[in-house]
Amino acid sequence: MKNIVFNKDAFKKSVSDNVKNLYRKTLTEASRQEIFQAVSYTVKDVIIDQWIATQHVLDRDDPKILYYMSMEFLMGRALGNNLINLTCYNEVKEALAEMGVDLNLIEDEEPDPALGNGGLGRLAACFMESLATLGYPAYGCGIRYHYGMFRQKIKDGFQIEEPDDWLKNGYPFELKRPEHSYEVKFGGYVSARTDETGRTRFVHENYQSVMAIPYDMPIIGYNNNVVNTLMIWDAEPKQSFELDAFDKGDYKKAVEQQNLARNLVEVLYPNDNHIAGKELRLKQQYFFVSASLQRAVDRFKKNHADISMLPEKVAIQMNDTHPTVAVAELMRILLDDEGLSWDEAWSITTKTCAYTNHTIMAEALEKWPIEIFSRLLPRIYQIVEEINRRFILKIQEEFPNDGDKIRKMAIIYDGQVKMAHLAIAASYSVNGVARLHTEILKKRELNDFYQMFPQKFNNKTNGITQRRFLMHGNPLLASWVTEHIGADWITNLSYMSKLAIYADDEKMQQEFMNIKYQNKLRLAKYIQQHNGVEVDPRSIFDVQVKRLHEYKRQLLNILHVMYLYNELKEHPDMEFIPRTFIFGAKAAAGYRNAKLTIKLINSVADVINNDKSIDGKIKVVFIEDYKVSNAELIFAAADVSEQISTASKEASGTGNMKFMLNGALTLGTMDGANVEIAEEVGKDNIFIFGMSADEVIEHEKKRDYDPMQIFNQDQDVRKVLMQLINGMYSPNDPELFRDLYNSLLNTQCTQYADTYFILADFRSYVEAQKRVMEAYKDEKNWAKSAILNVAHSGKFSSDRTIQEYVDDIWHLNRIKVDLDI
Ligand code: 26Q
Repeated sequence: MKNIVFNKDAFKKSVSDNVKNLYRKTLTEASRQEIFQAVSYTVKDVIIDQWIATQHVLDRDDPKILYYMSMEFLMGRALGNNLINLTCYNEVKEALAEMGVDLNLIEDEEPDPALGNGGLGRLAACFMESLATLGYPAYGCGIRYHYGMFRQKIKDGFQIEEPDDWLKNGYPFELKRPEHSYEVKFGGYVSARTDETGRTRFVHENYQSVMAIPYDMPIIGYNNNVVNTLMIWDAEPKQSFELDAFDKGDYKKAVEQQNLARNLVEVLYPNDNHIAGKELRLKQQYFFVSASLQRAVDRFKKNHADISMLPEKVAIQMNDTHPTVAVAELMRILLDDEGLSWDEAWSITTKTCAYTNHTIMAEALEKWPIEIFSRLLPRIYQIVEEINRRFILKIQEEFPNDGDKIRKMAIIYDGQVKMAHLAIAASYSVNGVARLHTEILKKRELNDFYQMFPQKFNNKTNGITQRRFLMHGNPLLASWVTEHIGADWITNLSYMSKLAIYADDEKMQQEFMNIKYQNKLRLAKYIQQHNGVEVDPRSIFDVQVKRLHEYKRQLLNILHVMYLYNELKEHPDMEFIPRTFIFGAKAAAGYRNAKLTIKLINSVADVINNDKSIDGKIKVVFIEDYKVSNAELIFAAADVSEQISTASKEASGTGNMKFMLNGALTLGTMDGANVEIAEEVGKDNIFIFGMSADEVIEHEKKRDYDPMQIFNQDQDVRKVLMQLINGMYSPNDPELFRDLYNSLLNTQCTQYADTYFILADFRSYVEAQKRVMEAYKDEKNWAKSAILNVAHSGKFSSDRTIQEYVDDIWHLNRIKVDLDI
């Protein structure tokens, strides 16, 4: 069966056989979904051989293994990318075509596994792919949510959330591994007992527990036979109560355990950069962390008698604070199960754990009330208390005369457990996700910790995988690049710089623009089919796709559209290049201003798209249900990439990199990784505007920003804001957008008005948008800039990011997998 996909006839036979065996149908009778399943099983068959071979290498060589702990893995569809990484995408496409089947339509049958919210979850997915491609041994550890990120419907312009039933038809790329199940305990109490040797033992009693059952998903390296594993945990009750509970008369407990298991992994919390301090969330965190660590330690002990060697064989990376209970859980295993002393256990833990920070937004810093934490995880809480007690002594030693430091740095303070403080105290590495972000952490947010542990802090600028976001998402551009500079960029994106010499070549410029046009046609078709809106593929596609959050300032974008519309109405003959403003964004279900902004975008779209008098010069489109699969189409078709967060607020951004790779020009603030994008591409090939991070932070400190002054002085701003409350975009309910108006001007609504400096940056944004239009008039020069964006995207591959993590933090060695091992 080996490499069956490379053998066309065997591949075709396997697909037909699968259709027959799975559904008792012939190929012509099978639905697309059934063919998707059949094709996927054929592909899985090839993967399995490489997966087994990779496991054999791990067993034989006993290398150090990374455990990447993350509450979120926003994987996106697997079939197409698996075929690409197995280097048989085109062969399979051809074989299926001969069977009368269109691979693209089959790919569309796969639900997006959306076990993540946005940037952080997608980063984890890119990292898994890069780790496998570079040949580093790694497990992703997460949760098998039964419902992922909600599906977004737009009804009357409002967002409606629908459950994401991604497992409905069965997911062909997962493998249940019940033989590696573990028990995870919650609640109860801890008693201290003295054992026969005189040692104090802590016994956890009267707890509730669930079984954690791992499902493995294969992560395929590009053309290297390496298949790593994403291990996501499902929950099942420990005993089924039909069998045991009635006999034992323990009915209530059995029902409780059943419910616990059912609720635990039911749904992903749909918040992004905002904390929902819900008990169930903490349960989810401990559940997958405990199971993953038990698995990691068991695996280690299979080959090693000396537990103190753990840091040489295991690295644990915590993706934000969400899995930070890992620190205390590892201590618990070492203390209670392995019988180590505190100092031994602490020494191992602090050589094993590392932490990545993804935000400086205050509302996203995780804190848990002691009451919840200690009730749910009594033994873990004891351990955190002891970590805190010793940490405070250290703080006093370090800053003897500064009582304030304890208040600011303690792990437990004010009735709360502060997860970031725990993560920093117990990790040997603390990293930010873009240079500017890391500098802000060191200088401001985490400055106290930086003073105490300067050696722990380091930067790892984010990256993205070019296999998904260029090869798969933009096959035309990918082939064009390969034709001209060869295929090395696929596994080493810095080779893209070879394109730069073609930037001035008019024929190349034309070819590039033609590919862009084809991709715009493809997106226009998608928009027509899914939104019923017709857009002109010759217009500038100006795109902002990302989670909806006030700091990302979708409101600034749509206010500018309203302004531009006013201008066109007033000066019908002004010079104007037709523009399509494309938005895509999900709002957290309870985030009112975010949801209202979606409604505003749709209302503005309604008015402008239907105004015949402007001749279709502006179109506004809100793409429903923005997700990884349609993101790939969107990046490929974009001319302008809107990256307009308030400076200092976006830790890095990764969408910005995906646009750049696809030859869109960035219109952005000097925030997150935009700073590094500007540095790579040069100031002539990017549109920068707005306040700097330092300026924003300065105003926040001084609290001297007054948006009302701008409102009073700038007639254009005034006009647009008045249109928010005069019913222009909501004739039936003129008050509808009042809250958005208030958020910009009214100090009573939030701590201070216009928290995200939208009015402060408005003028500068308008000017930058004018520069965009001027630049687009010169199509050749635009093409040149776009090509240079592609050419200079090399730094932003997640391969580069992962190599830096390996060199500075994880210290892994590459494995080599030959088949037939
Ligand atoms: C926490 C507690 C309870 C419920 C939800 C959460 C939660 C969930 C997701 C908190 C934060 C997140 C996600 C954060 C996130 O995506 N951050 C982004 O990370 C990217 C990758 O590093 C960066 O590029 C973005 O700048 C950053 O916003």
